[in-house]
Amino acid sequence: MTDFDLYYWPVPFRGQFIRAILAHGGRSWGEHDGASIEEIINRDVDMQPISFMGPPVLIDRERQFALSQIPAIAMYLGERLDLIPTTSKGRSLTNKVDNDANDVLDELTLSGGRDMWTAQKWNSFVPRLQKWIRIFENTGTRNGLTADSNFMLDAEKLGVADIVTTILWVTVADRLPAMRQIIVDTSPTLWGLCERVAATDAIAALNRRSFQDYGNAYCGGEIEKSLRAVLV
Ligand SMILES: N[C@@H](CCC(=O)N[C@@H](CS)C(=O)NCC(=O)O)C(=O)O
Repeated sequence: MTDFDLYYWPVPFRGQFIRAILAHGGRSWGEHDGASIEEIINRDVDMQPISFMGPPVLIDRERQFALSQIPAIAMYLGERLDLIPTTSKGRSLTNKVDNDANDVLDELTLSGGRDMWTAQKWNSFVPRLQKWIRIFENTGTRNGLTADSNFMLDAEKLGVADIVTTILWVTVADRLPAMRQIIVDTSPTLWGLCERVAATDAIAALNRRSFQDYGNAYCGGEIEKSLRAVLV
């Protein structure tokens, strides 16, 4: 029996944040096929493990506790696995980083594919994307991050803020090379952190396994096709 149970589509995207925190924390988790995920999405809210609209949903088996919404799950796991700072400033900044990352995912996918990318829309989005990259960089550098040392939040050890930041940028960069170029060119400092965190044993193993399990998929669906079409 695994420690946790994760409901998320068989692609990296949002689920990868949770997988990476669990992997770094040395915890096991089980996953579900698309039919089971659709089944719990479509249940009446009072029959869901936690009332929710869209996955991921994480179930902590030992504590019999279920949770949805990326920033909430990331904070829960951060506390549960001792991966967030103990100060209120550090905890709030972790929460800010988690929410920033979730906003970037919404923007990259035009709110989950409500609209599709065109070259014109992408070109006008690029300066905003670069600003997001600088926002992550600046959050780190205000707390001592440099290209080759330290972490996002002045912490002595790698935590949720570093994992979420790394998964956000490395996952898309590994699957969409044009994105890697934008990130590296905009912030060598941020990319330095991402490379260091991505090279740690558990996260490197997860990344390898994700390519085996999901191929080159990023977020899936028509929105991934439209993103790939503008990123040539
Ligand atoms: N705000 C939620 C967003 C959840 C979400 O949009 N999930 C997507 C997959 S990334 C989904 O399948 N949504 C189905 C739906 O909203 O009907 C979170 O942060 O977890």
